[in-house]
Amino acid sequence: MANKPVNALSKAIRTGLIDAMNMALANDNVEAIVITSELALFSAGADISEFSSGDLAPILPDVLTLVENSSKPVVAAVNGGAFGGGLELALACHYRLSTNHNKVGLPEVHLGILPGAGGTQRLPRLIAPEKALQMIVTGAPTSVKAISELFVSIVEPSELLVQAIKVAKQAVGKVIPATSLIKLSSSPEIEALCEQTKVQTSAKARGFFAPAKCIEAVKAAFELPFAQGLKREGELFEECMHTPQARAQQHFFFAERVAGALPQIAKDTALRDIKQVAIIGAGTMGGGIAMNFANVGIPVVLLELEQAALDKGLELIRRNYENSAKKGKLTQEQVEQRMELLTGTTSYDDLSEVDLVIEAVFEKMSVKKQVFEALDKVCKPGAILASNTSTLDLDEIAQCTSREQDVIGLHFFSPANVMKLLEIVQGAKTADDVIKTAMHLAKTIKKVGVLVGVCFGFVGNRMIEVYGREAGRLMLEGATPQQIDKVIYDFGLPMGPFTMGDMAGLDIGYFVRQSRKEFISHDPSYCTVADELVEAGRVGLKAGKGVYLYDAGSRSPIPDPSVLDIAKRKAKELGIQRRDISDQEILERCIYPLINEGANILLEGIAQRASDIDVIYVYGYGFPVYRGGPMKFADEIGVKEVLARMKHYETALGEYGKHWFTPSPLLEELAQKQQTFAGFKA
Ligand code: 3H9
Repeated sequence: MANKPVNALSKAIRTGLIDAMNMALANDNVEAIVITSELALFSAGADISEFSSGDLAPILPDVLTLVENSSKPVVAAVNGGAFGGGLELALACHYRLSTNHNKVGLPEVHLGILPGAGGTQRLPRLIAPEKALQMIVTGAPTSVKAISELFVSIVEPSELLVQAIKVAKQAVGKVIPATSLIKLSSSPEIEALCEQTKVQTSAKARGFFAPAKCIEAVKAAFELPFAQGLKREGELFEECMHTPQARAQQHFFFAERVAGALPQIAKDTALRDIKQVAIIGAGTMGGGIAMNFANVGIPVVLLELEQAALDKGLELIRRNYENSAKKGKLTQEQVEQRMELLTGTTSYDDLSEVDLVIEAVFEKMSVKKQVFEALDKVCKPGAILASNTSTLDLDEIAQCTSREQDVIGLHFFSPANVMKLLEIVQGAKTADDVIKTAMHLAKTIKKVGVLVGVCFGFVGNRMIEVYGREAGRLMLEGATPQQIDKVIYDFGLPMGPFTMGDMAGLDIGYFVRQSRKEFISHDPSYCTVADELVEAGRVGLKAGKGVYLYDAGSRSPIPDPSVLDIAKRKAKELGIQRRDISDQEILERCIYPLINEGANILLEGIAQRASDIDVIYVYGYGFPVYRGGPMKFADEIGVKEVLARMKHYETALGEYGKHWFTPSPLLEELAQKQQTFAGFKA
């Protein structure tokens, strides 16, 4: 097989496999068949881009039946990763060999489906049921050594083809060991295993449709004869494939990959060398950012003006690494190696040789400017000067240097060593090679970089502001924080807006609001309960009290009736009539303005594509991937419907609605032209 870049089993490859099999079967000089790949991968499985086209004939299960029913032995020489249908092809062969450092897997569950070309029926026939179930339900790749029973042998890459041909020759004239002939039967142990897997995966699988179907399909392998099991797998596959979740997850697969594309930047633009990095500020954020680089072997200098703060920051990083070691994620040796890459300084003079500086100091323009003025004086020409600001005007920061072309925003999300998202903020004068280097760097530190433009809050925080505003207003109008949080949690986010606010610290939003008074002054209801809480010292989890109360050492929110009393009093003062609010209204009023803001962001060119916004929301804010992100969610329910509901609230909520629910012109345009966000081109 040779279908660049990943040997996706497209229509052409499936047809090619059928033709090649038929040719080999018809040719008396052919005694046995070896299937392998000319690329570095064996195969990434079915061609996901074909799923929406509908023309899937000849279907993969039929190709694999032809392979398995071959009267001549078929050997898979798995020369590189084999995923999804790629692994299923290998499972349908009569013998398998692999190279030794190879990984294989059945990741279909991440696409909202299940292995639909016999994977759920053949894998449990070839490896231990618990391993098969884990692979199918989690979709996680596995080293071939962990499932060595699947292979006749695991060899060095240079040996693979020679050995595979040897196995093929030895098989000639012997009984062909078709996997489908292996008999399985159900038992109380299998029943228990399936139940246990359901329980084990329930937290991670919350809201997802496919994982339970994966378990059902594997169960069928034990309960039904092979042919019927295959049929059952096909039915369950179809059931999954036609859900909005499958569409959303497949959309997200491509969204994540396209996010890195920079078509506006010339292909031959050279990258800048990043061999040493400096971080300004060794607080939680700065420390987390530093860990990303140490994790991939890039030395980091941390700068704090006070030695005590520096020591504290380095100590916090060590504690984080030690905790990972305790959990078995790192060895003690790795902890020490990483710590050796981290050095501290209290002097800007020590930053003269670094290639990249990331500022992670207090979110205040005057403080940021001081830092950039200092960096401008000491950093070598060509060094990239980055700010981790989450809301401030990057261009204003850049203007206080003599090198605006070298200034960029690298907005990490907290905890910075864990969260996958990196918003890469392009200033008015940021050079192309700086953008390209930042995007490349995101990959190096295992993040997903998304390019955004300059505006208040960029993409993520600009959109989250309207969501938070609406949650606060709903509390004034009659909903409780628990009701609002539950609606959002049930929609699929890891927590609701009030739990999130408490966790992040209510003082953060409060501080931002202080610097945006002119933007919100016309609306006295704007986050007014949150403001009162912060002014009373109730800043959230870290204070043991915010919108909720917290027992010492606990993160579990406890509802506090006194917060509702504040909401009632404020509502009265503002002349807001309190009423029962339905869950549907809560959902629409939190999510639709967020989508509307996304539409404005697209119109202004702050994001390159709607799918980039989806990537930001899934990786930065925990928007459920099975909804594809807010813009995909809008496409799924219909842009027209979102527009209609925005218009409804625009009038139903009086003055408040008139101001905050004005539909984006893009929403109007797409609805009128019956187009989707996915199809929108700036
Ligand atoms: C399946 O098999 C269903 C069956 O059970 C039943 C059928 C009836 N199709 O990720 P990369 C593209 S479902 C189409 O950057 P890497 C990708 O978009 C399938 N395109 O490379 C990108 O394009 P571009 C189950 C695919 O080296 C380019 O290839 N299999 C597919 O970092 C490079 O991709 C999976 O879910 C595909 N299957 O990682 C595996 N795969 O250059 C999905 C990739 O235009 N694939 N592309 O942006 C992966 O997980 C990774 O691509 C892989 C390589 C680990 C293989």
